[in-house]
Amino acid sequence: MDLQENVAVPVWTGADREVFLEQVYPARRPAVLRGVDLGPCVDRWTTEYLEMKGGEREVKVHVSTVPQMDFLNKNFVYRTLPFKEFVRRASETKHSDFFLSEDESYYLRSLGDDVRKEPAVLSKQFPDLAEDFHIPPFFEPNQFFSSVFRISSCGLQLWTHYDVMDNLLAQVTGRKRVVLFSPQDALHLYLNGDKSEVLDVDAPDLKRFPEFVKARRYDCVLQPGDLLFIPALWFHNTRALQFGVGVNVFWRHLPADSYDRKDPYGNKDPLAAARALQTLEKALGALDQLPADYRDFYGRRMVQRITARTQRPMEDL
Ligand SMILES: O=C(O)CCC(=O)C(=O)O
Repeated sequence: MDLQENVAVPVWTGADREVFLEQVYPARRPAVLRGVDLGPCVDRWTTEYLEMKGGEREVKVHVSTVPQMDFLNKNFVYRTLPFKEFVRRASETKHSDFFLSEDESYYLRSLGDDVRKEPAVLSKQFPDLAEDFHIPPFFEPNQFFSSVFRISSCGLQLWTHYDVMDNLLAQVTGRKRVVLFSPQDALHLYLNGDKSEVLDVDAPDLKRFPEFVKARRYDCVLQPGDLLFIPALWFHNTRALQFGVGVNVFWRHLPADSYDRKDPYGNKDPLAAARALQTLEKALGALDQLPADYRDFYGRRMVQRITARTQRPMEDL
């Protein structure tokens, strides 16, 4: 079987709040929004300006000797740098100061002040820079969850993963390729928690991951100033085509009490889903008390019941 044909993510030009809420959002599919006002950041955020405004504040960053970060074999380390030093290094390809190698790659996913408890919020950690970035008014202010810097060396690729909240990824400077997969293709992605074990989405190891051919890939290249709407549960994999600065904004689109309160990253399963998964583990434990032929019989009946009760028909893609 061949890989599925790629689908281009649709590009909407000049979408305002009304167009977003009435035409883009209800489809719950990724969309590139071009020409939305992100504020002065698009013109101002040169490396020199970022170094000056971000200053000495320390940031914890991913550093790896190769641009494709691998969460399975942990081919990266975490290091702490002053923001201005991080920006300088991430924007150059050969470094005179380095941790691992002179061509190492850098990635910042900014964090909250209390890393384990608080989500990242640009206006708290980087107040001077936050003034330049205008969050598009595409959701109600009380739904806001976090705003996260995503700053990458040229070539840096972040593994395929999903988040549980709706997301606007603003690519402020630099071009970035994003590959997405529908939640309906989750079973073809070899999940390990919220991440896919298929690291190389362009040349996947099909001996190890034969089901991956069934996953339909959605592609886009973000230009500076673009926004990408990533609905909750849609898998995404990013590759910086240039040194670039992004900010992503998560918001709670489910009722606030659906989410785990101790989730600074916005990637813990909603409480009801976590409960359902725990209950399933208990049910499987109960089946373990039976001989294999009974487990098989009742297991199949459970699968059928779950399928009938929860699955929506595959949408026409
Ligand atoms: O832009 C990136 O590097 C990653 C973005 C991402 O993972 C997100 O917006 O959730």
